[in-house]
Amino acid sequence: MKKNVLITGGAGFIGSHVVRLFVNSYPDYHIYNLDVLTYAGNLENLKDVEDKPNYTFIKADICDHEKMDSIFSDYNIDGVIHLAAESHVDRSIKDPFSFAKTNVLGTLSLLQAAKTYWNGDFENKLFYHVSTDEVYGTLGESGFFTESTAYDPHSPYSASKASSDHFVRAFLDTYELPVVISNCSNNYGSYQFPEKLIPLFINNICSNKPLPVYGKGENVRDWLFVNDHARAIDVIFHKGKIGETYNIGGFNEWRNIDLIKVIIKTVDKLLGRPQGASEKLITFVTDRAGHDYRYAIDSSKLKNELGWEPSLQFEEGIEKTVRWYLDNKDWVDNVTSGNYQKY
Ligand code: NAD
Ligand code: TDX
Repeated sequence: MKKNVLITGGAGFIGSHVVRLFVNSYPDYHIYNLDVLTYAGNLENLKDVEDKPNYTFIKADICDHEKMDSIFSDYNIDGVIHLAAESHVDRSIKDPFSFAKTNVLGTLSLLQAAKTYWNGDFENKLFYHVSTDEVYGTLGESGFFTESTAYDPHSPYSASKASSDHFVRAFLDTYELPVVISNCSNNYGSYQFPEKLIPLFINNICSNKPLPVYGKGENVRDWLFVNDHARAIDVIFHKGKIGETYNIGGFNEWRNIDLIKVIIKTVDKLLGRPQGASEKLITFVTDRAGHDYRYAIDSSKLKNELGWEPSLQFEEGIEKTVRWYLDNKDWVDNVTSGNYQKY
């Protein structure tokens, strides 16, 4: 079946994997990648699909609601996969307004455009909102976030994502807009901006720079390979039930300090350095304000109802990821020098 699918934030980390998967897997769909290209958006991430006939890039800001209205009608959009967002917790602590603007008002402007253009004819239409496990707040030593865990965000980032999720559900309840939401745990893999823990630390180890570990490094995150997140988005877009929420995670919890030691071991091995040589770079620094202690996702609903499971073991995923950053030094150099913004 032919479809015009609008993917927002497609030049970012996760978005670029989703765009690539959809362009390659669905030649009958036309994929419109809408991205304003903030510091986190990089069209180099999509070099391999930019000439495909079923792919179009649109440079636009999701907060520009008149533009969003015209995009829906100009391209006859049937489906939306909404990933565009400000995504880094540390930046949200310094500049909460830009998170409220993009994540809340930007989502609202897209919802409004979808509602106006679809105008009550919702057959084969879907607004898929991609969210995070951080909306659920923090866990103690045990337990998991399920789809019915109450929202309890602590950072400006997670508060803005929680607010956007509420707007998405409000559009279902008030206007019957066909929506679906997924909340995913921490992703890792290729093309992640090196401000986030894993690519930052790989890069710093390579350059023998300090590795800033927040607090005592005891916080726990649940890590999922980004390609598995993209596969889950594909499954939910095609098989998810309207109005439902799906948690996505890898049942793969790591204390930051243990994860960092795995990264060090892997980088040292691949660079031919003595085992553990780079552990001396570990530097404990002041903790992140409002730092959530532990995230852990129960993704059994997605497995039981839609048949999705992660495809990779963590050790394999992390080795692939480290290799990618080592083999793509030009990409890393372009991103860290700012040259990618000229692409
Ligand atoms: P990212 O920061 O790498 O990419 C975000 C993209 O959105 C960039 O290309 C940026 O240019 C674009 N963008 C930002 N503001 C925009 C605007 N106003 N208009 C149009 N485009 C804009 O983010 P990511 O890590 O790929 O995350 C993508 C989505 O997935 C986000 O909604 C995030 O909340 C969610 N998420 C991320 C993770 C993770 O571990 N990274 C986990 C769960 C959920
Ligand atoms: O330099 C660092 N030192 C450090 O100890 C950085 C950048 C992070 N950390 C810690 C903070 C977290 O406990 O590592 C953990 C992971 O940090 P980030 O990579 O910044 O991710 P996190 O804050 O957990 O949020 C990520 O996962 C959920 C994404 O950035 C979000 O967009 C997503 O919603």
